[in-house]
Order: sequence, then structure tokens, then C-alpha cells
Amino acid sequence: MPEKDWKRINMSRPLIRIALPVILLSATGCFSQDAKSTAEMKSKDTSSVTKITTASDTLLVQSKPLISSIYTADPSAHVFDGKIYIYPSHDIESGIAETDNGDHFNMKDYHILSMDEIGGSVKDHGVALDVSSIPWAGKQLWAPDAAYKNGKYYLYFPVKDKEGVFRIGVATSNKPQGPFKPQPKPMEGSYSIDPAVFTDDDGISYMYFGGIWGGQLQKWERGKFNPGGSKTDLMQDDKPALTAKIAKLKDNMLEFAEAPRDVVILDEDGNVIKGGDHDKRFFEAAWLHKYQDKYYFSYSTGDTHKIVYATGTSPYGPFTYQGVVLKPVLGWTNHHSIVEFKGKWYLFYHDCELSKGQTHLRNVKVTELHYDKDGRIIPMDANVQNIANQ
Ligand code: FUB
Repeated sequence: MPEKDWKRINMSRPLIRIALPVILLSATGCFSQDAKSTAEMKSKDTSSVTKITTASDTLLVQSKPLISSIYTADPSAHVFDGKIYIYPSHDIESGIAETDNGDHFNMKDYHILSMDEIGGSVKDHGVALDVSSIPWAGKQLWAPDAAYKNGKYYLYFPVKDKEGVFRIGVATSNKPQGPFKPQPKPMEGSYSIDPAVFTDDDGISYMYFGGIWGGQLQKWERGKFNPGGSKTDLMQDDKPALTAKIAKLKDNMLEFAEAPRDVVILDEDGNVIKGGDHDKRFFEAAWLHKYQDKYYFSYSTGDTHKIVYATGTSPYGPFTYQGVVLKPVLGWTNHHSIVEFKGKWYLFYHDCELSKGQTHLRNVKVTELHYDKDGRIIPMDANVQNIANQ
């Protein structure tokens, strides 16, 4: 990569507005000290490297892992008390062989991270919830999310119950970083994985959830868990794809206020996206954010490894497919969150840079996210291998 192709942009310098395709982007770097205790990691280099290209409308971004003392993934970021809190999965080496079912993702606890500023130091608050403290849980603490209401913080998490069925649990705390105390049972009527809670401007909260393949959504097609159901999806390429679920939450944030319904995703022609459309259909990692009064539903396409998005005028959808947010990263999974902080928008995501590509050992990252004048998200390529090959 010729050095002249890259520009170093200091995070504190104002970004110059240039017509698309123009690219700018940020990176945040932190280095850890101690994996076990609460530890504060100081950023050694908060400069960012950005490629400006006129050949495509994709931003090439290069970010550093936010923390390297532990492996982290599936970052759900929120702004609480003027700080960024990140609720990630805590990846570990489980010694379990890789399967399509995701058995190798055998995580046992959650650590919550916080930052006062993007690019500043990252604090690991230590164990916030351990699988052994959840009375109904079996194994595999997968991608969590968090919410705040009426002075309390809620941590939502998917974990297999003792029968091996994924359910969604909720735990509460008076502090955003926990520790969290789990409810004695999973949320009534919950199933599958990857809860994401969005609270609208009117204070009503909704949970989006679901994931196919190892996330088991396909095994609930008839409203009841079918252990003999397909291992992947519905195996019906010409029929509407399985999709995420949405349910309004009760004001107590502990229960669904209604039966979960489908998050309908339409293509550009207004047709429901089909099961065979692997580039666009929902796989896992639902996220909802609101930008300029529009609802943006983003998700991972799983076996095509992209984060894509669709927009609508209601939190229930329907949502119309718009395009790619993030191209495939290093590693099999792709999982993100999108959050506004101090007037800028950020994409939190993960890849496997620290483990040099080991799928189940990931690290979370952040980069700035940009919209064009029509509110379209400018797609990003953060694949460390693609960048190295430039
Ligand atoms: O971290 C385990 C699983 O991998 C998550 O629940 C999925 O979204 C994928 O990132």
C-alpha cells in the first residue's frame, strides 16, 4: 500500500465535507493491562487512518480493538449518564470444535465496557453477570443488549436453558455497568437469540430478536420448539425468508406486552425478501436506531457475512431494504450496533484481528458512521485483510 494513498486524520480535527464518494473515518485504540480485575486501559494512539478513494462509494475504515485483555464481540452500545457503555459478548477459548450450530461460542459471563469519549480510555468493569448465577441457564451466553427505564438498567441476554433451547433472560441493576441480578425465569414467550431493545421518543420500548441456524429461529416456525427442525433456515428459497421478531415491552421492562410478530423486510419492489436471497435476508444481530424520524433496522446476513439495513416509518416496519452498512470483516460472524454520541454517529462492530481470524475469538471496535444527504448510510469496508492489500 503506497503511503501516499492514505491520509492521517487527527480525531480532533474537523472533518472536511467533500462530495461523495469521499471517505473519512476513525479508529480508536486501547491497550489493556489486567484481564481479571476492573482495569482502565489508556489509549496510546487515537489517530485514525482513512483512505480517500474516488473509485467506489465505500469507506475503507481501519480501527483498533477497543480492548485486548479479553476477547469481546457483539457490541451493543448505549449512551447512559453522558458516557458510552458497551454490552458485548465475552469470547473465550472453550476447546469446543467449530460447528454450524455455533457450539464453539461457549461464553460464560459478560463484562461491560465504558468510555467517556470515543478515542479515549476504555474501562472494563469486570464480570457483570455469570452464567452460574442464572438459575434456569444451561450454557452459551450470546449477544446481549441493555436498556434504561425509571432509574433501573436492564441487561437482556440469550442463553440456552437446561434443555438446550435458547431463551432470552433479563437481569437488573441500579448501575449501567452492573453487577446485574437475573430474574428467576426467562422472559415469558421468548426464544432464539440476539435481543436488541429500542426505546422510542414516546418512552415505549420494543425488543427485536432472533437468529437462524445456531440461533434456532427456524425451529420455532410452528410456534413451538421443534428439536428435529431444520439446522439452518426454512429451506424454502422461493418463500418469504424467516425474519426477526419484534415485541413491545411492558413498562416494567421484564415482560413482552404482546405476542412477538415478524419484522417484515421488503425489497426495492415492495416484495417480501425471500429465503434464497442470502445477500439481503435476515440472519441474526438485529438493531434498531432512529435517524431524522426514520427507523433504521439493521442486521447481519450471516452466511454472506454483511451488516445491511432497511428503513421504515414505524418501529414495527415494514422496512424496505436499502443496502450495506458493513462489508464482511475478518472472521465468520458480523454483529454491530449504531449509536449517536455528541452529535456524531458511530458503528460498533467486531472482527477477529487479535486472534488472527479465529472465528470464536473476536474483538470489538468502533468507527464513525456517515449518512449522505438523503439519509443513506455510506457503506464501509473494515476488513483488515482488504485494507492490508490496498
Ligand atoms: O456471539 C455469539 C453469536 O455470534 C451471536 O449471538 C451472533 O449474533 C453472532 O455474532
